[in-house]
Amino acid sequence: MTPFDKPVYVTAPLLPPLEAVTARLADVWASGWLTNNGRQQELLEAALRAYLGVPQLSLFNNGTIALFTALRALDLRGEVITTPFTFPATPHALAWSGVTPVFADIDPVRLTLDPARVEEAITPRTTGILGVHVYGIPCDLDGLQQVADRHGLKVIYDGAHAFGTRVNGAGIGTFGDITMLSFHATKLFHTAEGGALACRDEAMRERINQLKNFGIIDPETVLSIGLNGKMNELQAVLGLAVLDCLAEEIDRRKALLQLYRRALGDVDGVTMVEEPPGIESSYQYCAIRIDEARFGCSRDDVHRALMNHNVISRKYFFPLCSDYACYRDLPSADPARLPVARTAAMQVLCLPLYGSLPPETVQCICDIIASCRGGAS
Ligand code: T4K
Repeated sequence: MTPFDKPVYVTAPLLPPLEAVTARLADVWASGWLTNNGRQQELLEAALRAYLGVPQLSLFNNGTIALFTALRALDLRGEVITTPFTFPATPHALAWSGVTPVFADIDPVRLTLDPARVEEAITPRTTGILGVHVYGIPCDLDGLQQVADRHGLKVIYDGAHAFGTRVNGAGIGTFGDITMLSFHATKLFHTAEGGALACRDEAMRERINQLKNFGIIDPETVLSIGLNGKMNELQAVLGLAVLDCLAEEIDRRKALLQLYRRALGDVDGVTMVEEPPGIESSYQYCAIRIDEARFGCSRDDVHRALMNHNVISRKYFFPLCSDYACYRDLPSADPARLPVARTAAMQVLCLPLYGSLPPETVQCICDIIASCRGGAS
């Protein structure tokens, strides 16, 4: 098999027709209003609230700043328990806010925080739980909420991957105290950079809105120590145009995932990471796990073989956050306490998934993977 002429990346941003974007931009130009709670931002917020099925939503300039703001809105201090199997933004949001991240191990199937391990990690300094819906697969929502209720803790969800995920029909942003969403260019729905916080009540949304605007409540009153987390009008215009194309993008991704499933289904030692029943997927990633003992070669071997064919798969998430130099000296980062996360980090691989990916390319990718079996490639 000859390598692809151009790199096949793990994702490609959904690009709406340029005319659709420029038509909306004309309204922005006419208004002379570029940021600070403009009309486009209001339109996008309302559209997303309906799409996501959440009562309250506040848009941000990126998901990481949104996460910082959520921690401040809930006044989390001391220690917050989180997963090591995530993107650096998750523990960094805690550490940057002066909160100590405490890593707890994950569930071997969902790859999200294991409530039993969370409960073991609670100390008198614990104020909250920060779960991550990895690949859009929801955390054990009931399990984590029960632990939180037993110990009087807040629950924040990093739903960077979970745009559009529904649990028995309920929007993912309706669980916990606050849920963060990312609208980065690499996400199914995007505003180039962007994000949001979903919450349940109006008072919390007002607090969030105040915090994302420097704590200002009127031109002469600053009520709290805020930051600048506002989404601008150009981002919102792009988001509105992307939203119009989303249904088609999802249909294409569904079809590609079906192809992957069919082509890899019979390959012993390779499994797709999938949502449990009752969950509407976010169609964000095509994650597989490679069991070296059964497959006969490692995840890293497959990653390399794909790379040799110009297919740039990604090891989301290797290394574990608990192995970063800035966290590895924490007691909770001890590898012996995180065996499930460690195995997952050695086995997972995210394969290319985006609407404009040709089905033939998916078939080639699967053939390359199958050819690695037993170390043949
Ligand atoms: N929490 C979690 C669990 C997250 O996964 C993330 C972000 C966050 C929090 C923080 O949310 P934000 O603050 O970002 O809103 C990418 C994304 O930059 C990052 O947003 C995302 N998670 C993470 C999982 O993936 P990298 O370092 O892998 O990005 P990069 O530049 O290598 O891009 C991946 C591939 O996408 C490239 O190989 C090619 C393609 N690509 C990328 C961009 C930016 C394009 O085709 N076009 C583009 O414009 O982090």
